[in-house]
Amino acid sequence: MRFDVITLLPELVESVTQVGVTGRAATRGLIELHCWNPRDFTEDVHRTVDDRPYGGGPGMVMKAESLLKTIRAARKASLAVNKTAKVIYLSPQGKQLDQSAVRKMSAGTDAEQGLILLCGRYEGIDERIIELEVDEEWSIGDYVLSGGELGAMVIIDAITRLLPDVLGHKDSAEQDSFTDNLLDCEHFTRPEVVEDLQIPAVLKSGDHKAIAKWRRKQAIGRTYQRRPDLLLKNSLSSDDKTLLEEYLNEQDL
Ligand code: 9WO
Repeated sequence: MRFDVITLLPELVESVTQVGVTGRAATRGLIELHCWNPRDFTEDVHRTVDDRPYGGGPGMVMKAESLLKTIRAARKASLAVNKTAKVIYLSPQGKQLDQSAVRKMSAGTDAEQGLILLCGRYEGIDERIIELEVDEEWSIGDYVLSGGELGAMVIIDAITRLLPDVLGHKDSAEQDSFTDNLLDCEHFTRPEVVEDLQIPAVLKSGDHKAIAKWRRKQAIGRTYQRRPDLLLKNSLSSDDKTLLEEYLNEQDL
C-alpha cells in the first residue's frame, strides 16, 4: 500500500519506515512512503509556509498556496502509480478513528489506491484547503498535538499491520484486541513465578480448549469492567454471557 504524506517534518514521519513492523513492511515492499514538504513548493526566498491569522489572535496558519501545490503534486504522483487516493486531513475536528475504520482502510479501495495524509502544524491550515482538497478528516483521539504527523504515523502503523503478509503469524492480527470489539486477555511468559506471582494454572494444563475458553472469558470480563461501552456495540451471545457470569463469580473469590 502506498502512503503519501504532506508534512513540514518529513524526518519525523519517515522514522515509521525505519523501525519495527512498519520498517520491515517497507523493506519488503509491502508499503511505500513518500513525503512531500510544502516548503519545497514555495517561491519566495524565505520559503514561507505560514502567515498571521485573519481576525487576529495567537500563532500562525499554514498558507493555502504552497499547500495546494503540494497536495496536487502528491495526487499526480500517486495517480501515476495507483488510481485516485483520498486526501485525509488529521485534526482533532475529524471523525474519531477506531479499529473498524482502520480495517476498512487496510482492506478496501484505500489499500489499492493508497492514502494521502495531510499534516497541519501551527494553529492549523487555511480552511479553503479543506474545502478544495480534503476528502476526509480524521482524529486519532480527543487531545491536541503539535501537528498532524503523529496522527498520520498512527494511521500508517495501524493499517500496515493488517495488510496481507505483514505479520509473520497468519492470524496474529486477527486475534488482537478489538477484532470483535473485545479487549485482549492477559499474557504471560517464563519464568513461571515472578516475585511470588504465579501464572494462571490453566495455561499450563495443555488443554487447548480450556485455554481458549479462559482467554475468551478474560477478554469479555476485562471489557465489561474497563470498557463497557465496547460491549454495547455488539451484544453478547448467550455463551459469552455465561462466560461473563463465570468471570464475575471468580472475581468475588
Ligand atoms: C494550536 C493552538 C495554539 C494556540 C491556540 C489554539 C490552538 N489550536 C491549535 C491546534 O489545534 N493546532 C493543530 C495542530 C492544528 C492542526 C494540526 N495540529 C494537530 C493535529 N494537533 N492535533 C492534531 C490531531 C490530529 C489527529 N488526531 C488528534 C489530534
